[in-house]
Amino acid sequence: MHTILVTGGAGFIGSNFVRWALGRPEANCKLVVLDKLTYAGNLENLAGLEETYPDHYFFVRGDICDGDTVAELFEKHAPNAVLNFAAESHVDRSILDPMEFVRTNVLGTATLLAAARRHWPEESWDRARFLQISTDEVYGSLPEDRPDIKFTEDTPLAPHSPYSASKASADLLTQAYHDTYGFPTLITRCSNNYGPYQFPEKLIPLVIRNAMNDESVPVYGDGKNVRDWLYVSDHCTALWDVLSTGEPGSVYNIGGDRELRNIDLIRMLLDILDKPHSLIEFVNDRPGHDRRYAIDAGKLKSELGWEPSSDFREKLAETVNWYREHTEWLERVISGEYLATYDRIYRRGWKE
Ligand code: NAD
Ligand code: TDX
Repeated sequence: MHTILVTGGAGFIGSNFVRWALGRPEANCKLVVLDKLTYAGNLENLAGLEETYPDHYFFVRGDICDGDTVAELFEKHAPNAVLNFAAESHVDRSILDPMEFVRTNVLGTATLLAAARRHWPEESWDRARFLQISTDEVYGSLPEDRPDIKFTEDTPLAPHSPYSASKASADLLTQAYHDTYGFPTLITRCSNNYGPYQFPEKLIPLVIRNAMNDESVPVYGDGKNVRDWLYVSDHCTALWDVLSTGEPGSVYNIGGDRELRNIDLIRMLLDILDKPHSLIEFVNDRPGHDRRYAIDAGKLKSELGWEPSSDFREKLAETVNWYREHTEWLERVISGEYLATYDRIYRRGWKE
């Protein structure tokens, strides 16, 4: 049985991964979740797992920047893989308060890498894996008039936000561990995810929540920025494939070939919800707003045989239904702190 240290497992993608992996007995793995439970992490996302999988699932509240906590986990559970989901993940917050992004995303990744290297004897490195979960945002922005160009693994890193710059730093550090020590690292860079359990500060759940409450739906700038959407369970299958069969030292892009302008996606969501387009309100643009992301996932497909299996319209409608059926979850995860941030971005237009 593999033991995997899953950091940030109480967040959106992490909790989807934990549920997905535990639901596959053939995966035969024990998952040790380490999560600080910031505003974005929610134990409710993992509810019931301790009872259903008492021998395969363990939760520890803690900070990936805390070397003692991380060392204790390595000693107690002896994981042979690390999946680092833990991060400050919201671009808008990184514009308001960059320091926490540097701390968790850079220092936290550095702490995990150092602990893994210290605890894994070199002779075990052919069986051990450190998977850094990164993002397409590290590549910067693509021109909107060149649909033929997409991000490949060879696209130079050119991050623009404090968030993406901190993720790019973590990627470089991870790669340096491979290049310097021969340490068994892997890096994945995925496009925008959607699905259940996403914190409602991100575009899709924010639009759904506001529209359900007949509140205005804020669109940054002209709404023509393009994002490339992937259903979260397709991200999970890709991570599993990379963890199981990826070549150490490699980077793999993950994406679903579903580019959409924000305004078109928002209109689709309003139609599914049967709400009027008059709810749309154009607001101040995000500073440094990347124009277009698009992922070329050809390497993952040709080398590891991965394919996304979700139909976009079907999964978008399912996602809307999930939030409709989980309005209590939506209201519970929103804290006073979230409302204050909302105010800073939308009512005070990025002012302190
Ligand atoms: P999220 O914000 O929903 O979850 C992050 C989790 O990390 C939370 O549970 C939080 O409590 C935890 N965390 C934060 N700081 C921590 C710390 N110092 N120590 C321990 N735990 C800490 O994020 P998400 O959307 O699930 O993203 C997960 C990962 O995937 C991130 O690394 C992100 O950069 C990457 N990613 C996200 C997307 C996307 O569309 N959401 C796309 C590509 C890559
Ligand atoms: O209210 C909004 N109005 C709006 O127009 C919000 C919250 C967003 N937007 C725009 C900004 C982006 O162009 O929608 C697009 C998507 O925004 P986010 O949901 O904030 O995602 P993005 O900035 O693209 O980053 C996401 O994808 C890559 C995740 O948050 C990152 O963690 C991931 O790395």
